Amino acid sequence: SHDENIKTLIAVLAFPFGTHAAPLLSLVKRLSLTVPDARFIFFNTAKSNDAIFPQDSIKKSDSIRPYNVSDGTPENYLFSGNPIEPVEYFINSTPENFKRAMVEVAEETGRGFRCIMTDAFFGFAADIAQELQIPWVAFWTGGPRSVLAHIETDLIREKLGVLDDGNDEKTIDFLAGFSGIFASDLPGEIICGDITSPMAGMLHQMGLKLPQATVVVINSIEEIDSDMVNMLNSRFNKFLNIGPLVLTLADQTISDPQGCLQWLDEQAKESVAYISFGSTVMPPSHELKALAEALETSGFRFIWSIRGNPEEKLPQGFLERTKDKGKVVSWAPQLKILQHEATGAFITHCGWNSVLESIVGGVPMICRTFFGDQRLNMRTVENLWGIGKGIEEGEITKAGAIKALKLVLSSDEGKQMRQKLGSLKKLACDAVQPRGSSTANFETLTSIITH
Ligand code: U2F
Repeated sequence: SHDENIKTLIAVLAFPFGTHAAPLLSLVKRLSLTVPDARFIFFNTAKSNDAIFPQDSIKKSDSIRPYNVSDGTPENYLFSGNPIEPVEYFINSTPENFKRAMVEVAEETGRGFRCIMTDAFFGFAADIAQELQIPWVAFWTGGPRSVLAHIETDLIREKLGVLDDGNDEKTIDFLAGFSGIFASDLPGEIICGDITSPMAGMLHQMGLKLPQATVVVINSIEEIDSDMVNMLNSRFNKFLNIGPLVLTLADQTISDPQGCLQWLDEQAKESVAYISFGSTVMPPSHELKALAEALETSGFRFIWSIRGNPEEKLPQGFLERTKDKGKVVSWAPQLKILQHEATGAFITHCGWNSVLESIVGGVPMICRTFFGDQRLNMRTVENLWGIGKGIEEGEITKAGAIKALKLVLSSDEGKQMRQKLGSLKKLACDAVQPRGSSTANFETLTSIITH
């Protein structure tokens, strides 16, 4: 039976890897509060939907409904251990998997979609929006510098050529706001390796299509990188900074089974290093070992979030020997940890969500980056904001980690970073106040969706 109560049906298309779908869902949750007569259909793979939708309330909610689409893996597929493989199966199954599901929902509800909202990765949404004559809202989950690099991919390839290993030290001085940034800092898909791989192809297509979006929304703050904002304003129909999303949602439930926050309560101010490399990266074992040794030798206190079994990943006896100095957990309440006054350093891969949370918590970063936008995020952290440092040689050694920890936790430079973080944090908090820029931009977004 067709549902007469829904006035506005909105299709939301999520990218089911890394920390992409969760912030998109946060944005949708917020929108659903301001557009009460809308129904958001959250198209995503079953696996990702199961992970981000809590079992209780929202599943029954009228306003946001998860809807599973195919993940593109062949029948009886067994994961080979190569993390890019499921991503490639998924990319190869788009846009047909999404289109099929959208048709099913339109038939079930007897209504057309009023708007299509997608992870910005999906350049194909430009064609769907045009065909249906509806607005396309593209959500970029990373920082502004990387999205600019993606839309300038052809220019960058023309100027720099295709690099073999990405270790090229050419600079990108032909783009304003990229001084002090090297070719090797760019997302690999832009200039090195196989530029026809599914991932590189998707990102290239995105760069070409994003300027057609009705609006590009970013989980960032206008005031923290105005050069980039100006450049992106001139390239997009509309560009709206609505972050940090983590400061705009009231219903954050904290899961802390291992008592990290309670443990932090007993530690001295700005004395603890928090370590996490996000949701997808795992540093090679020799780097994990070097970091463990650095922590043990330096004696700094720590909370280390490491996925999987720590006994297998960390040196033998490490957990036992350091049990009075630190905690090792498989998943931590990261935002709360970074907001705790005992936390004084963050060893991070510079995923954009982590960078934002570090700003919100006022914690300087020690950066060990891996792929995608992470090196551009690190350069922004180092050069533009001065609130963190890349690890020496780009990978973790015992000596390099000790040096970085001392710099952040017990030197004047660390204090200066904390002062700069204070101003950035204020900008982030002000932006989401009733008269702040992110609040105003969010209202603009709401009106785009409802008109
Ligand atoms: C991909 O990033 P990741 O998912 O690897 O990393 P982040 O963007 O930093 O997001 C990690 C999130 O997981 C949370 C943490 C962040 O919100 O608070 N978390 C946690 O709550 N507890 C833990 O123990 C560990 C993490 C990609 F790899 C990056 O390059 C992109 O910048 C990013 C966004 O597109 O997606």
